[in-house]
Amino acid sequence: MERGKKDIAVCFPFKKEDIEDFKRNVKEALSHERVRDILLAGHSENETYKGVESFINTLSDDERSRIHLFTQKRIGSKRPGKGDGMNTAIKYFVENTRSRFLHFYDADIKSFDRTWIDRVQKRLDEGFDVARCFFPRAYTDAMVTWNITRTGFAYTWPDTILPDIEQPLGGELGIRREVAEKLSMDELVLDASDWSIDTALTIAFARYNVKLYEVYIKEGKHHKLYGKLSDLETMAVECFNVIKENRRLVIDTSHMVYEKDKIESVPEEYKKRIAFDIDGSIKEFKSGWTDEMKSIVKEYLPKDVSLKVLDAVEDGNYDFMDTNMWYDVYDALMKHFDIKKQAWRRVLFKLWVLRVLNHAKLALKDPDESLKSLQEMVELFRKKRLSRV
Ligand SMILES: Nc1nc2c(ncn2[C@@H]2O[C@H](COP(=O)(O)OP(=O)(O)O)[C@@H](O)[C@H]2O)c(=O)[nH]1
Ligand SMILES: [Mg+2]
Repeated sequence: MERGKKDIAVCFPFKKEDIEDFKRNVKEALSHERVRDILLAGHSENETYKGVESFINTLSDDERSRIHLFTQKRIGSKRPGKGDGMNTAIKYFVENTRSRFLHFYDADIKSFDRTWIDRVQKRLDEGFDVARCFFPRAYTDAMVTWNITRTGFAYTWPDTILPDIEQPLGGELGIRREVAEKLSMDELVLDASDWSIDTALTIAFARYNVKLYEVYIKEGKHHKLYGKLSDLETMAVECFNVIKENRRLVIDTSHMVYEKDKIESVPEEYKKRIAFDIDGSIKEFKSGWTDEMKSIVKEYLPKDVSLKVLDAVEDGNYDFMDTNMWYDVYDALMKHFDIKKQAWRRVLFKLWVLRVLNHAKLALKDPDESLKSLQEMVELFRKKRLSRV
């Protein structure tokens, strides 16, 4: 790029966020010498939207002219969520800006600074089409990523690089304009209006055979954390469903360039941090079972699994839900899960809670071993699917 040229657009999709964190992030992006446009894609004209609007009014004319604040359009057919926000921003970028690159960062990050833009852009400048961030995560965190997405990729596309992607749900990434143009016309992506957007983007990158780089942000993503596993119910369900829906898609990544940063070592504090309330989650698992949910378990899970799950409803014992058992559960979910049925959504979530609890027990006892077990789980899924018929 030419010296002094502004060629990057940075987008923050946002819903309801701490306004001070959000303002600091916008200021960081504004201060970057290559950032031309800032796209703020809001869920609705809520309190956060109004707060950021008054903040923009305090900025200089030049800064103000570079900020584009808008609410998301209804683009997809799923729940109107983050995906509509990102897709609105991608279309806006293609139609209304001239920047060469589009970066996304979550609005709620407390550890974001302008060097993240440098670290992502470095790879785009080297010729990668997409650079996506990944972060150290607590060993009891990332439970949707491991047990839903990476396993789901290994189950569905075992002979591709998809299961190897460290954090396929990451919302911090940079793409070239050409990739944004493709995404803005990609039905699979446009339809992903809810939490499925990050998975849909990952699948799209694999289908386009982009040159992909995963950038390790070693200081971590500090953002608002969830308290109870139930905060993740919608996310787990939506992330699972998009894989199931697209399971017939043929993907060939044999010519794809995929590189990632090597992780030297995970800081100790991440290994032992507990990401959720364990006792609360057991109670939650045991409560709220309807007859319809129990019959789903009886009818669709293999007999040995269903008996144990129904016992667990009474005694809260999750010791059996190891990685092998999870494969059998996942296989049944892939065949029978129906997102339109509330009882199915609840069952999927509850089964996932058993898996997460089982993992968390190991993580507390032996963190290194627990991480290894997650990696082995992905390989187990891959192997089982590669060796079928
Ligand atoms: N435009 C838009 N942004 C959203 C929506 N839901 C979440 N976000 C934003 O997406 C980013 C990630 O959401 P967050 O709740 O932090 O998810 P987590 O980091 O995965 O736990 C944040 O910047 C949110 O404000 C939505 O429905 N619309
Ligand atoms: Mg967050």
